[in-house]
Amino acid sequence: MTEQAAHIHDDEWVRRPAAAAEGTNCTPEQYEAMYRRSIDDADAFWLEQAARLEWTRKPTTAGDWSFDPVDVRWFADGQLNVCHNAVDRHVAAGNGERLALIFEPDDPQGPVRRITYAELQAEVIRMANTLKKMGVAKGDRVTIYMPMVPAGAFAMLACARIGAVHSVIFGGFSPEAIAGRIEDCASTFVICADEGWRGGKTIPLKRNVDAALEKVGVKAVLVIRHTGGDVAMNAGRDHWYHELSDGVAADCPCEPMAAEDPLFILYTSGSTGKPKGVLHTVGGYAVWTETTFRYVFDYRPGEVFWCTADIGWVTGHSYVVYGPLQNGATALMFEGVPNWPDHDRFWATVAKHKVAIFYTAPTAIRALMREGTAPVERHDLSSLRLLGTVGEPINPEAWRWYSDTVGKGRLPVVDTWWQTETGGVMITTLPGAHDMKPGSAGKPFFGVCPQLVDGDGNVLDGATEGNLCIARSWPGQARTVYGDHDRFVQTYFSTYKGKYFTGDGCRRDADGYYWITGRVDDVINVSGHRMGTAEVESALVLHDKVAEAAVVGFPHDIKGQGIYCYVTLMEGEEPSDDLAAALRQQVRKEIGPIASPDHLHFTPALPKTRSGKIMRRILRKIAENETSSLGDTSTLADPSVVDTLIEGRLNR
Ligand code: 6R9
Repeated sequence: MTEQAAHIHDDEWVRRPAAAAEGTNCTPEQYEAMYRRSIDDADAFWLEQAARLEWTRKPTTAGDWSFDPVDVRWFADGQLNVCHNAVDRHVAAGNGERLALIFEPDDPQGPVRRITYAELQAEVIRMANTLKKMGVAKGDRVTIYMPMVPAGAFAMLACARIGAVHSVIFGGFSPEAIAGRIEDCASTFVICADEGWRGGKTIPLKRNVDAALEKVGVKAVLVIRHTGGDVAMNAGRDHWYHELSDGVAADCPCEPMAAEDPLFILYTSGSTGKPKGVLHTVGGYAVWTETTFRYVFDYRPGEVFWCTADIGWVTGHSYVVYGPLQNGATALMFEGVPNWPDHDRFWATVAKHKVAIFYTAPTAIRALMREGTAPVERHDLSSLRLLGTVGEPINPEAWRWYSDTVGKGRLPVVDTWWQTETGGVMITTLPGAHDMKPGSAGKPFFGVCPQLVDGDGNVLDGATEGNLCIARSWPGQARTVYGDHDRFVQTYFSTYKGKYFTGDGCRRDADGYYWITGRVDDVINVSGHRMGTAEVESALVLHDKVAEAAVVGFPHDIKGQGIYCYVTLMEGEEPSDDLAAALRQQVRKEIGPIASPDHLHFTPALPKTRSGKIMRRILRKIAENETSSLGDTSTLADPSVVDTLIEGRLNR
């Protein structure tokens, strides 16, 4: 977005619908007062929020942190168990009959499952005791590779219950990616399903695990039967869940955990190297997800909340499992895809389960917008009360369609900016408190202190644009990169000393609203999925005909960004369609189908500085087709490379 275009939207207010203000749990005045207190009297504020949870030992302090040197602790003398807070305490409070999860299968004719909190407790205990029987102990890392089915949530909660550290891997990742993640955190157990369903097709989850385990060993694999498809079982290593769980005890105490004990590891892409194992700890994450869910979605008892994210991403962790369940909410889990069997699947599902709060990604909205209004209008969406988006910037046009066509112009839309590393929502409007601006995430959540800084680290005031940093710690902040604290410090706290650097660019308007402009590092956002360009490059250069590769993002109508790969071949090799196909396959094999290149551009050379650095700025411009504004090319070792690249692009 150009500076000028961006400013036009500054004044484009969408008033907070009157209906949202009724009975909401946060008025504009309350937001102001609570926000001020969350900064000025942070300890008291967060101890109060934390008091909604049940602690086996109540914390007496809240934040104890420094960003230089980096050392973050919250509620450090407290002790609690997240599974107890998400499950058992609701049953103990007499709400065992309340629905915890509704499962909508891939096949719309398939069996829906409705799971009460009492049933969830029984399921989680069965899973927890089965894990113990398999030898899982407190502190062990457990890899979870599951479809979007309730057993995935049971597995996460069972780990939390016994103090094991879960590492969920999205079902779209390849065996190589699984092996890398198992190895990195020395995970010794895997929980997977036989297969998953996706748009009527099966995903060979167990087969992918088997392939991964040819490269790296684990003690045991627990296999949950889901599709009933044929899978190989490795005697001594693999156990069917329905067999191993037979006869396990019906009780299993929740392990009391220190607030700073690890809860989970989740791998995410950065600008360099392999994905990082972002580590979240028990107490701060629990408080952050409970509090953000409560205020951002303004949840009211009995409502059905639907977050369409997969549990393999942080959004699924925080807003399919931990946020809703800690609030005693009813969360919908959907195994399928938005466009199968038809483009109305989301809306059919909203109507079928009377969803009140719907939370999805802009990429899905843009794809569904293309199908027009008819698929939406076929269904009764009157149960909806609030809409949300997450994962990438939403263009005002998609925002308006979402608000007008899905929300009939009467629903608040929360555009929530946050990251794997932040644990939960950081910048958003609150439904009862704020008017909205299409395309702007809005205002900081309680305790969040955003700062925009220029390239030299100067903090910029007022209406301005810069790199988005967070100046103070918040409870949900990741504590480290598993096994590599230096990398954690280097990645997030070294660019601007004493601040957490998000990697995003951002603009703040005169009303104090934040507009995320996208990543300023070498991370691209494809359909709301974070991808390191370095990861795709590594996959490409593994091919023996490839000499060098440089990958950049380019604007894509549906995906937000697409993957554009520049490839130079070994001396004597010629580009061909077969080679292009082989390279695409190579990337799918190393990372997964989500990393499939959109464009492969074979080029005899890449633009480099005299010191040999690839000039990505130029590659980005060419991929964006903005060849008239390449900027300064005088530092190039061989400026003629650029002409060749432009020709290659135009001939494509
Ligand atoms: C939750 C999640 C994080 C990156 C983040 C930013 C982009 C997320 C956004 C958004 C604009 C929003 N992002 N939400 N950009 N507006 N509402 O997506 O985590 O997968 O770690 O991605 O996604 O670029 O830095 P994660």
